[in-house]
Amino acid sequence: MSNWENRPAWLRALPRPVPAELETPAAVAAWEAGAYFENRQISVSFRREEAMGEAYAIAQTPSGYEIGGGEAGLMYGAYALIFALETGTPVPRGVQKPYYALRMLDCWDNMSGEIERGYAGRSLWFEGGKFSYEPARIRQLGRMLGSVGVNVLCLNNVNVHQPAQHLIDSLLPEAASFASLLRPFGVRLMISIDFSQPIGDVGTADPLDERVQAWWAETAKKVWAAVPDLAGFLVKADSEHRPGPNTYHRTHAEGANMLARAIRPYGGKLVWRAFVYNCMQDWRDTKTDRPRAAYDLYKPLDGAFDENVILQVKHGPFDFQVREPLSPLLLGLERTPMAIEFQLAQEYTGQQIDLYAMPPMWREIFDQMGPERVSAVAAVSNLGRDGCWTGHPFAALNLFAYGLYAWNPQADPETVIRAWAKLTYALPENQTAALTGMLLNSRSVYEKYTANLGLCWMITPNSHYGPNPYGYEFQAWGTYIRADRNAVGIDRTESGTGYVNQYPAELKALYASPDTCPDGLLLFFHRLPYGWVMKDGRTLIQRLYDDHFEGCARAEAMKKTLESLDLPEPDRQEARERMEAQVRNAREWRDILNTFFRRFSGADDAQGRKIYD
Ligand code: GCW
Repeated sequence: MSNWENRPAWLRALPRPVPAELETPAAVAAWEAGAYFENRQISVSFRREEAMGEAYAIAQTPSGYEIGGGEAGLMYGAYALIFALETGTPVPRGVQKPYYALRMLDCWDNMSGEIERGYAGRSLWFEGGKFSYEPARIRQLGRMLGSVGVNVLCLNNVNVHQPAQHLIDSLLPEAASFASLLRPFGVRLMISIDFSQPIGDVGTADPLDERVQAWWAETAKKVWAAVPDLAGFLVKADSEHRPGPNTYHRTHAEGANMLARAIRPYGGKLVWRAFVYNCMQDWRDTKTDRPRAAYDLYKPLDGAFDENVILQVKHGPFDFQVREPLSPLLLGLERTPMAIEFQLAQEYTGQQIDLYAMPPMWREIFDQMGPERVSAVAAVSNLGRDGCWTGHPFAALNLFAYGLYAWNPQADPETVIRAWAKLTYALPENQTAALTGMLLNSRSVYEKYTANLGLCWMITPNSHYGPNPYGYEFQAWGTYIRADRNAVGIDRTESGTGYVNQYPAELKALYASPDTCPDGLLLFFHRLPYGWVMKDGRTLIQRLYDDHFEGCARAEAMKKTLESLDLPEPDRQEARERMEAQVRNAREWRDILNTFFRRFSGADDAQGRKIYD
């Protein structure tokens, strides 16, 4: 068993474990404040105002502070106050309330104990086909989530493998006990369901069949009787070989609404994933363009979903690549509540070995989209049973920051990263600044050595770690770069796949011309010759070389920065080992990609650096 007890992540200031007796967020608030302020000569009082719900307001009193709020609000206020004092930042003034009511963490935990795309060890709550966990550790997890405002945890993988189907029947008592460990921290459970589950009992899962409707209504009744505050069901349907309404020639609105009606009496939300595309594409087929898929499917269904359905859309049109444009669906639907889905698990972004801090990406996304376009947020978890919770101790930053962005999508990346650094480590000021700076730039470093200019998918198939420029070129997943000796990239303009037409006029105009398209997305939208002259005057091939060299050099520089930090053990050792691996990875990316493009283009590097033949 790992020694998680000594690994408080960003809760370093709250070293004492929360007692098992605490049953409500208000009780947690009182206890946390009591423990933290005990020896600080500051008195904290609470004023409960039910109507405030999750909101809180902190007022200064002659001897300390008064926190006003609803049940959960008191707890959020207590953590906010402690964090402000710990980080030396101003105590929030006025009423603070979360921007999104649903702030979900989707866990891809299988009941075998494996986590799909998990990089932090095995599941914290499943093992060997059963629930298996340390209650104290789950309580500590609830505390971590509550401290940053995450309020829904989806327990199981969206790919529902057996025996996870039983989470909504024979395993309900266990699910209920598990829920009770998180409830004191304002965290409610959600369950991923298998659309085809009624087949076993009624022989079909056709959403328009009354027996299927009755089956789900009956099931929902039992589920909510066991876990009355369950947040809802999450569904991956007709996606990557999962069952769905298409089998019965029904639309996704018919499928989702049928489920939504079954759970509506209990206030449940039906979260339906929009990650649907043809995963059996013939690579010879250049007409089908995977990024188009979700918009083509869901735009005609806009307005056809019941009010308790939420369409959960990945932030980009592909799949959590290093850089993608915003999914056009997020800008295109007008009458369908949506959740934006992020992936804290660094599947394509370094696998919690290479550093990739996400706040700068979220800032860009929310700025471009406008946070009001969606009504909820979800993120795929990066947690696991490793001592430090997230594989790399610094990867906890993404979980911490996700909570803060879900609460306030206008948050400033540097402020958030700095707060995490200060809460996690007691470093001298110059080292906090160095750590913050390194993390703030980590995304751009990773992007430069792996996937500059919008060229994604050059990765090792299946594992998704490490360079393999033609790895996905002849596969069925719709993931091509189409590099040849003349050009590279995909034309997604009107003369190509027409994907660009899915954007509102302004963005369409921006992306449609290679002269205005941002460099980071250039080869995502355009197919260009190696001699193409970029905005900065360099040729395309030279930019490919330069970025790979630069990204790798910056990774090497990060290693030096890391070595200058007085981190506590075992974080220091873990971070250093992972940094060694990152630098090795960066060198592989640099040399393999440069060689690959030189073999096609025949172009020499203008600076005469080493490129292998
Ligand atoms: O990125 C892909 C992953 C799959 C995942 C899928 C999804 C859970 O490689 O492992 O399945 O996305 O989001 O459903």
